Amino acid sequence: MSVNNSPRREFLKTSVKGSVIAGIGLSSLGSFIESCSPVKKTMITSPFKTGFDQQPLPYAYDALENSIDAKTMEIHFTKHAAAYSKNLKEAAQAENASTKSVEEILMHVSRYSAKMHNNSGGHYNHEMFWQSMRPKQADNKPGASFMAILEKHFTSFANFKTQFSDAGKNRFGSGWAWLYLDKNKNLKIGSTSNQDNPLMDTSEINGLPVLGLDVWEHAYYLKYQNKRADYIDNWWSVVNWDYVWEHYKKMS
Ligand code: MN3
Repeated sequence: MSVNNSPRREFLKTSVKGSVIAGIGLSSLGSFIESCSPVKKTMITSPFKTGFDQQPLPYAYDALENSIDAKTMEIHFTKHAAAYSKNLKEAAQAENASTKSVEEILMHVSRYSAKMHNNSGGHYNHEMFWQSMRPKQADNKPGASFMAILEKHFTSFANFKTQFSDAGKNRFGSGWAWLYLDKNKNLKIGSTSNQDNPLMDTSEINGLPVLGLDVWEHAYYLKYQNKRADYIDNWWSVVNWDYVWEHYKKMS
């Protein structure tokens, strides 16, 4: 009998796989989602579109100037993000997932190919990112209700911004900074590499994304070159707190 076909070998493979899945929190997130139907419903009925197509950008390419230049917005939306949508559709077709929501794929992304993994994350993250921004406003900050929640979790709004900014600044290479709701409904800050996000069953942080910031160089290089910290500092003036609040309320 070959070693690879032995029952013991199969047992070990299964056991190791099981322990790894438990270790990254799939079972806890899964049971959290299952035990909390409003959360599951929100993922389907969220104002954030969960289909595979790109939704129209809710403002002009030059609407975020001073924070993000028009050329970056145009290339980012029409080339980078468009490619994630296109490739996600191809992967979903090939892997019999065309009728699923992006969230369903993300929560079980370990079952799929690398192409599905990268592009489901890329599409989801960018669709949320576009909605999470708006033209610059003076003294841009959350309304009183969400401000109180942020202050409760992070002591102060300034402290929240510092922690979130640091998550983006300290992410080595390409990735995202996140504000997310963990399984105990606490707001947490973290970051992921590449196009990963907290919904993925493979992610080191698990929960429901509330606000994400793209820190790939393609998001800022034309205007800021190597100065990622300046991009992050300027990004705060275009965060759409009304969208973030509505998004949060439907998940919490
Ligand atoms: Mn991007």
